[in-house]
Amino acid sequence: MPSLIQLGELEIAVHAERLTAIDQGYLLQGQSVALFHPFGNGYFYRHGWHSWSLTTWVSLSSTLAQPQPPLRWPMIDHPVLLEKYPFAGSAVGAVRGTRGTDEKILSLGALALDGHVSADNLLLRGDYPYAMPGVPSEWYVAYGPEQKVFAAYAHLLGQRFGIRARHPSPRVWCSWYSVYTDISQDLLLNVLQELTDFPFDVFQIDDGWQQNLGDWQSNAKFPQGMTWLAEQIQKAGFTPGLWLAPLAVAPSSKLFQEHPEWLLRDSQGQPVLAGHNWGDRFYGLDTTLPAVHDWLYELIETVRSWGYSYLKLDFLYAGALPAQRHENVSPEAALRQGLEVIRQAAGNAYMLACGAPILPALGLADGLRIGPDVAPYWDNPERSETLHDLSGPGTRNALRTSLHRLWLRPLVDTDPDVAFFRTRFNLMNPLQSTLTQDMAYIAGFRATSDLPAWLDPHERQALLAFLQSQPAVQPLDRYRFQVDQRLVDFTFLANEW
Ligand code: 9PG
Repeated sequence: MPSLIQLGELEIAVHAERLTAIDQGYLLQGQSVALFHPFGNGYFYRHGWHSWSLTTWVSLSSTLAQPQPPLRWPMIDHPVLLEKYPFAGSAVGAVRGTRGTDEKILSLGALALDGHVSADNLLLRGDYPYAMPGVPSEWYVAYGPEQKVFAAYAHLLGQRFGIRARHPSPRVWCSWYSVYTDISQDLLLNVLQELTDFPFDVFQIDDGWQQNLGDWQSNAKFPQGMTWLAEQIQKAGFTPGLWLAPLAVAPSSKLFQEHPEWLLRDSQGQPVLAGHNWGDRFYGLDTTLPAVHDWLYELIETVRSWGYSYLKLDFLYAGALPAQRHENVSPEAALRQGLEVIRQAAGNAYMLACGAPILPALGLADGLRIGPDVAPYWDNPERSETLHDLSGPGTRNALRTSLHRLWLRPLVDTDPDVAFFRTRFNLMNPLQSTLTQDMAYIAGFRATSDLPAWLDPHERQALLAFLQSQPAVQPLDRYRFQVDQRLVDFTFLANEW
C-alpha cells in the first residue's frame, strides 16, 4: 500500500518501507522506492554516473537514442543505466513540468552509494541494485525550487560523506588540451619558462609521461626522471601536478602480466571491460584486495616522494564496475575503499577525481571533474550525433553536463575543465571560447592548457586578467548567471531533447 505525503501543494503517493519527515522533504527507506508524480510527459533530470556521463534535463517523451558502440559503454556511463537511456541516472533524479525555469521540481536523491533513479510519465523510482544486508538504503525526496532542493540534498550528502571544497581552487596549467600525449621533458621545460609571468598555482603534467597504464614509471621522453622535473616546476614557482589513472590497467602492461589476479572479473572469470582507449581495451583493479591496497598506497607514496602534491586521478570508474570482488561489497563501496587508501597515502596533497562516480569521491577528493572533456572545437557530430554519445570530448558536451552539476559546489571543488584563450589551433569562435572562461568563473575552478607561445598579445592579456580576477557570480535562474556586471546565458543548452 502506498502512503500519501504532502510536499508543498503536492499530495504524492509513495512506495517505501519507511518514511520520516525532515526539513523540506522526507527521508525514505527501501531498496526500491517509487513516487507517483503529477508531471506526465514533463522533464526528467538525468544525472550521469561518472564525470563524463550525460547530465541534463531531458523530456520524458524524448527519443534520444542509446550511445554506441557498447565496447565503450563504461567510458560513457553505467552499463545498467544505458539500458534505460536516457530515463535512468545515478544517485539523483528529478521530474518537473514544462512551464519554464521557475517550475518547482520533485527530486529523489540517494544517500548511500550505488543508487539509481529512473522515471517515466507516472513514476519516479529509486533502486539500490547492489544493496547489501545491513547497509541502509536511504533516500531523500523533496519538492520546491530547483536550487533549494539540490542545496538540501547536497547538505545531506555532506553530512554523510564529508566536505572537502577548498574555495578558492588552485589555478591550474594542464598539459592535455594543447599537446595531448606529445609531452616531453624538453617541451614542458619550455612551457615552464614561458609561464613564469602567469600566476598559476599548479603546473600539471597530464597523460603521456608514463610507461603504460599500470606501469607508473616515466618513459624515455623524460630522461632526467619525474623527481628532477618536479624540482624544476617548483623552482619556477608552481606546485607540481601529475596525472595518473591508478585503477586502470592495459593488457600490454607489466602489471597485467604480473598480477592478473588483481583485475576485476565477471562471473565467468573474464576480466571486466573498462573501456577502449590508447588503441586497446583496458580493465579495472579490484580495490577490495589487500594486495591492491598495498600497491595503491605505495604508488601514491612514490609519486608524492617525487615531489607531486596535486594529483589528477583519472578513469576512476574502472574500479567501480559491476564484478565479482574479493570482498562482497557494492561496486561504489569498493571504489570508495580504494579512494580511502589513496587519500591516506596522499596526505594533504590535492586530489582531483576525474572519470569518477560522484558520490564515492565526496569527502575524499578535493576537486571533481563534473563534465566530459572540453576540446578546441565545439562539437564532434560523428560521436555526438551518429553514435548518440554526448559524453565525448567537445566544448558543448562539457558545458552542458557541468552546468547541470553546479549544485555539487558546496561539497567539492567543481572542475568544468579548462578554458580556452587561444585562437591558434582552436576551431571555436571567440564567443564559444568565452563561454569556457565564464564557466570557469561560475564553477569556481580556473584552468587552461593554452601555451603562452600560441597567444597573441591580446589573448595573453585576457589569460592574465582571468587568473587575477574572481568575479562575483549570482545565479539568476537555472541557466543564467550574473558575472560581475555581465549576463552569461546558457539557455541554449536547455531542453535540447
Ligand atoms: C588523458 C585524458 C585527460 C582528460 C580526461 C581523460 O571517451 N573518451 O574518448 C575520452 C577520452 C579522453 C578522456 C575522456 C574520455 O580524457 O578527462 O582530462 O586527462 O583523459 O588521457
